[in-house]
Amino acid sequence: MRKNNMFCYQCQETSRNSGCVDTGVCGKDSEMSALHDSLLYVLKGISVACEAVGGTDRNTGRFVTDSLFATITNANFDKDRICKFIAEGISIRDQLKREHSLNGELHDSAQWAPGSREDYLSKAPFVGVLSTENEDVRSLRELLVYACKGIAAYAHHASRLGSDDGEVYRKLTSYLASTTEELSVDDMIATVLDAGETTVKVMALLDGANTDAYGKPEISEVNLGVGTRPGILISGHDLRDLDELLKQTNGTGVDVYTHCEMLPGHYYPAFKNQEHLVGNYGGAWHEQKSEFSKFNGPILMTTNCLLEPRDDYRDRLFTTSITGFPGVKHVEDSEDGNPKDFSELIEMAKSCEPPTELENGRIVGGFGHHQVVALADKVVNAVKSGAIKRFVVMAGCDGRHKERGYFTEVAETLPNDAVILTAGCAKFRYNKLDHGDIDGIPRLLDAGQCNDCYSLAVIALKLKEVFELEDINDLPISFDIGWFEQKAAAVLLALLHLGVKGIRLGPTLPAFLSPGVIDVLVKNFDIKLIDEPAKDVELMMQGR
Ligand code: FSO
Ligand code: SF4
Repeated sequence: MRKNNMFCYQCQETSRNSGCVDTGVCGKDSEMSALHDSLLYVLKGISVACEAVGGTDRNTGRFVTDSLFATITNANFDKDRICKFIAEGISIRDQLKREHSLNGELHDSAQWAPGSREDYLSKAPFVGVLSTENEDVRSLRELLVYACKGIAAYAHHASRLGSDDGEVYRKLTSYLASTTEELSVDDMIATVLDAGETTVKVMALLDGANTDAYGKPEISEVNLGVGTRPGILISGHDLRDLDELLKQTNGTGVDVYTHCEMLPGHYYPAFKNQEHLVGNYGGAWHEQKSEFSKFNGPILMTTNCLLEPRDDYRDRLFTTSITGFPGVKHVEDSEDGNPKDFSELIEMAKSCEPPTELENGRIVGGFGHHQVVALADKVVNAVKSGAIKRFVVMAGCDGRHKERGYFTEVAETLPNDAVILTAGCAKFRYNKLDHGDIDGIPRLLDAGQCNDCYSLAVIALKLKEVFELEDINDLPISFDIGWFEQKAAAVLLALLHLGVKGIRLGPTLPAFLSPGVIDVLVKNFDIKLIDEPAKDVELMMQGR
């Protein structure tokens, strides 16, 4: 039994880069942490049952993905919602057992009886992270669980657009079930790398779902200033929510602004020319408290990253889907694929002041793989002529650590013949700086959200093909990744699956990687911790 009040080390901001043991740096308290542990255990039980019946049906797959997504850092702080997930999970598992007469010996995770919140809290200490004693086994199991959370997030978005992949659901449950088994370290490493392959698949699935629904992202200018009408701010990653909000606000006199990971909404043909989609407001998620205060109108959080709201905007904040916060209004998911009802936000907006201007000017983005591949000749010529010496992938997440200033410095220090490829909220550290261009190719190419790291992989593979290279590592590309939450763990595994070596990672190495697992990653993939910006820039420009 664990000695701490709680134990969580799933994100980059974990206390002392070791683990949150009293309360989470993110605001998750010990009770919530215990409920997360319980929910995870129930999901493992469902997965064990799925393994026993040899399949994962769509409803079970969707339930598992939504539940996993709800446990991602800064997604849902509502204990009642997590308790509901636990109860529903037990009921789904029991139905599976009944339908398939699974009366044999199943792992303990498939045996929990329905109970009260107190029951789940009392059981949690026996099933949490520290219940696995061997630190390498714990590390590999947790790495796999965090990758599952990332995969689940992307599967959730794809599913919202009608794209479900039964194989992704099947993989998710097989990975979760594997964490209940005594496997060799080699087998666990193989499973973790397999999760990298599934991440590539699910990012491709989401890329297809997004582009089918809203068109192929185009190079677009995005306004950073504000208009004179009241507005609604939409944050998070769910493009369908953006679509439905734009439709419902059209003609109402209420404008829409994107925040953080919703910025790439402006790159899609379906959205970019809508006049009431005025611009992007603010920067990365961790600045939200002051930005939401100044926005003056309603704010819709479609996914993480959500922080405890200040009182001055709490009443203007709305969660939806898997996000939640106690006392904050929640827009319910719709049944049967109908749109959600955003009328309460729209009515509220009408009586609000327009947003207070934070900045002005414009930024350019929309360099998804379709756009960059369309520019392939230009890019290839620039590489051949030596005008472009190197691409540096600086994708991933932003966060609060002051050491993240490293990424701004790298962006500023890279020489003029280096091009930055970015995706995710990491870009807010440097996307408003003037990087100039190389023969008309901007030196900062933003592909979009963190899942659009898929675009960066497609671009790299395309360049490998054009230059007729055997190995992706022979390309003039370096990877300098900022990570924060569990989607980044999945994306990192995706890069490893694609054979990328020499990735720099920061601002810290994940606390959930044990020294033994770090050794394996260093030996096989040459993963490194970021160092001084100038030194890293010099090494990256030398291909090291
Ligand atoms: Fe950022 Fe948050 Fe997109 Fe994450 S807003 S940190 S990796 O949720 O998913 O990049
Ligand atoms: Fe700590 Fe991060 Fe876990 Fe929150 S999600 S409790 S900050 S490790």
